[in-house]
Amino acid sequence: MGLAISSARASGSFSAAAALTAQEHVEIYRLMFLSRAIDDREILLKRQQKTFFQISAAGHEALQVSAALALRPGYDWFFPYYRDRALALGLGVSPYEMFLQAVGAGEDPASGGRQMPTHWSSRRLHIVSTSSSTATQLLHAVGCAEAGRYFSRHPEVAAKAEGDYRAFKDVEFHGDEVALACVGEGSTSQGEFWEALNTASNQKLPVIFMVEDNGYAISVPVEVNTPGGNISRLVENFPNFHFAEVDGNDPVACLGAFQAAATHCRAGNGPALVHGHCVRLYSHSLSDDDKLYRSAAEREADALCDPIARMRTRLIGEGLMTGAEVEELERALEREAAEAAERALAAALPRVEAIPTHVYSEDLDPTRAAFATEQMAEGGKESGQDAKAKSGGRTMAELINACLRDEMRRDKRIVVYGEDVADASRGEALAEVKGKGGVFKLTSGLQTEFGAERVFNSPLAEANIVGRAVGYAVRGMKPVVEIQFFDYIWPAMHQIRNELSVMRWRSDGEWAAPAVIRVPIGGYLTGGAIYHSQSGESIFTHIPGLRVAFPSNALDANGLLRTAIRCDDPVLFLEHKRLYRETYGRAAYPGPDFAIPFGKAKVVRPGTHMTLVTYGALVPRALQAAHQAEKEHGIQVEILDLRTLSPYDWEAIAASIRKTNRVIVAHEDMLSWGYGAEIAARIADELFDELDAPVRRIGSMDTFVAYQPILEDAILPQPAKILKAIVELKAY
Ligand SMILES: Cc1ncc(C[n+]2csc(CCOP(=O)(O)OP(=O)(O)O)c2C)c(N)n1
Ligand SMILES: [Mg+2]
Repeated sequence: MGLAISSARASGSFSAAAALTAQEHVEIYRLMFLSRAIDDREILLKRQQKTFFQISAAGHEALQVSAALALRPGYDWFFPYYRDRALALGLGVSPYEMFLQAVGAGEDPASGGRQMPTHWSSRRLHIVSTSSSTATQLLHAVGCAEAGRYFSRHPEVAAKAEGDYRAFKDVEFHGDEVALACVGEGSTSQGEFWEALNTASNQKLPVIFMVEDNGYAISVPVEVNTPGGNISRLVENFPNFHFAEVDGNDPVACLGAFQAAATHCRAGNGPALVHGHCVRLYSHSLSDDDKLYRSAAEREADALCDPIARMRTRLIGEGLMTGAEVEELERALEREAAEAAERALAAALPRVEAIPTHVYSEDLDPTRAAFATEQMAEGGKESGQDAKAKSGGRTMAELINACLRDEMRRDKRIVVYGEDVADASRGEALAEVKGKGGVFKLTSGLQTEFGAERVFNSPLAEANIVGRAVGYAVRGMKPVVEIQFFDYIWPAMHQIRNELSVMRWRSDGEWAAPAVIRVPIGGYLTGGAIYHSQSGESIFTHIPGLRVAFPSNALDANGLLRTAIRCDDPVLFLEHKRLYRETYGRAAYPGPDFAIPFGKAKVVRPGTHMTLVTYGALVPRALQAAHQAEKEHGIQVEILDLRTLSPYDWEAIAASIRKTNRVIVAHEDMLSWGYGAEIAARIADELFDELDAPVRRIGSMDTFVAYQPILEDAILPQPAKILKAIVELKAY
């Protein structure tokens, strides 16, 4: 009966809502009912303890099915949330695939048994892996739409290139595709909802926001989340939007709304928001009991709006199906769900040995030798024109800027954005002004050379910066974004921890978000105080899937940034503000292909009496202390600069300790729970027999950094403190 419809779907075109065929009406019903049948079967399995979580689309089917039918799987892009079963079904995820995820099978194509049920992912259909976090996906949709527009304007950029992440990116674009971003009404309270609307509106992006308003966020009713109780009233002044507010229980009305929204977006007129009022017929999830907070009358009123019952009445009332045919179809769909469930229950379970796969790229290892072009620079590459190099070398700031410039010339998929990174958003001013190019001038001149399409200011919203980067990166672009100060990375933390770093693992390798986030970090600024001096790198090295680099000098910064950009993993690139323009660590420009592999420490000072493991701004301070230790006490300290903190060079640490038998781990960040704690613990664990003395650690006081320089000096580790530790450890 409904099967002939699949040919209509393949062409990506369902008839206009006002002119639906009888068969199309039946197909809508088929998808809605099948979604419910899968939910009901899953609930049974959960009650039998054959699955471990259940959340249903019951009551949302009309809205979701019509969104699917108005759009084109494998052509448009989809950023659903955890309640979007009927959407996924309408796009082409099979019931069997759904049950594979519910049972946590190894063959679960969305995640290989890693994610809860209904956390969708399909590269074939362009469904980008979903997390459980509410509203994060909206910014991904925005970045994805930006990337699609960029590729369609510069199609040559989509070509694959050997030697970097591009070798592994199959870029697809058409020029009129849209991104669907789904969200519950409660989740519109998240800042990321507003941050997504901001950029979609400002950039006129082809994103359809679907607000599935079931009136509740778990137990919290809509009026508590949304002032006035209606999100449509709050958003209606955003420019460039097409808005629709629909009865989400009426699939034909919903289909019309989505078709109109898609037309607006495909024509390049801007984004759309379709606000559907639907019902939540079951509790929030099987872990919730709505009888605890909803009156019986309210629940009964919702039940009367059941979109499936309404559609059934319509089909029969309009003579599109007889009651007996509906019965027959429903029983067949229930059987289909039951059979799919049985097959999935028999599927192989995931392999425990495979747990670490896809934490990082399996294709492109940034520790590999191909990134070791370091020798090219050793004295070598100074060209005749490089007069500055001859007079003492380039600063870290200059060589980071040079790397960005070189890489942007080489790879047109790179976009640079963040707060104040452009030379001037009002580009016409550049005829008379020099331009800003970042509060530390690290991106200076990039907009002037590469244009405002590739180098631009973001809104003042850190989650916006990183969330969009995820969307850009999953689409195959290389966003190299800036967070203005490490102290203000925290609004982006949710995106970093729950999205950027875990995209590859949670989708079992299907999606990845290899963005680079450059972040000025650290203190020793004389007056930087609490909000311009923070460290905190161990918070990020504690995140699997994320690479963390922390160079101490100009050359390392240049080579590590190049590796960060070319590799296929997300990288947090920490740049110490105090080192940007120091005399220490300047270097000649090493050329446009100079790279340093991750996970390779550098012996910056050889020694035999003890090892000092450090990085960042403590490298020059440790060198000063080591110099004094030699001069005044005859102690030879070997200093290892880790250069990258995740991965880190354990072999170099171990080799040095085997030689010296004594070790200090020193960093600028607070001592307690700091980066050194992990290194010290591993040394104690694995090198106990090599040690002639306990492992020493040096860090800042366990406080914030104060403004008054006397206090700042006392709080942050100074060379004198390092010297004292060296002398004590030698005497132990
Ligand atoms: C950032 C975040 N905070 C809290 C939660 C826990 N949580 C999961 S669903 C939910 C309610 C969402 O309600 P709504 O957006 O209305 O969607 P619905 O579930 O009603 O479809 C909450 C609080 C979460 N997943 N993510
Ligand atoms: Mg809700």
